[in-house]
Amino acid sequence: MRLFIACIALGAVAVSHAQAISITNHSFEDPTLGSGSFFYSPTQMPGWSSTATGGADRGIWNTTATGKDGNNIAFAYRNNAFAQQLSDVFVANRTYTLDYLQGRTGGTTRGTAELWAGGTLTNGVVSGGTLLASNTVQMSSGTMDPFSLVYSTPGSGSMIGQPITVRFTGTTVSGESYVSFDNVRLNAVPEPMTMVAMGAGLLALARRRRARA
Ligand SMILES: [Ca+2]
Repeated sequence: MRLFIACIALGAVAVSHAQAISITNHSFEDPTLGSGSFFYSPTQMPGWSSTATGGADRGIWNTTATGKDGNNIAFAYRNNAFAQQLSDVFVANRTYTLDYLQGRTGGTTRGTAELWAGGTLTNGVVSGGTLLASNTVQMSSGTMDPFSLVYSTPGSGSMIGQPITVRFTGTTVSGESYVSFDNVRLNAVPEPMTMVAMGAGLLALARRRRARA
């Protein structure tokens, strides 16, 4: 019975330790746009650093795309990119899951999601950082579909303590069209071995309390 209760407690610890990491303007609802309107002025996309600063090569669009989150999506043409360096840093023994929606604005295209550690982010490009994981998907439907990029940090390494950057780029293939992204979310969950260690710690604490009583 006690083991059963301990298992329930361990499960509760695991669930409560799933950490949502804050991403500014994660669904591209800033700025507010009228139906069908675009934002691609020389001004940077709110909250995001991007490559193109004067043209229609990346931006935010109040589209009618099926499956979008809220009103707006972000778009990128060819190898234009947008990225955000977060205030959170990579922690050891965590599984990071980047969830996002991806679609297309017409024709064939593909887009890439990336997770970077450290470096300096300027105009959508990370310099001096380490690319930890990436996911390239070719789109065959006009809907905004869910995708995930997963990366687990080891117990030690150069990425631990480095700022997290999430980055999205358009296709690099000539002749392909715009790609769309939306509803970007990042979560961190302790690795199972970390959770077991935490559970062992809780059991030891419970035993110590019982011994004192
Ligand atoms: Ca949105």
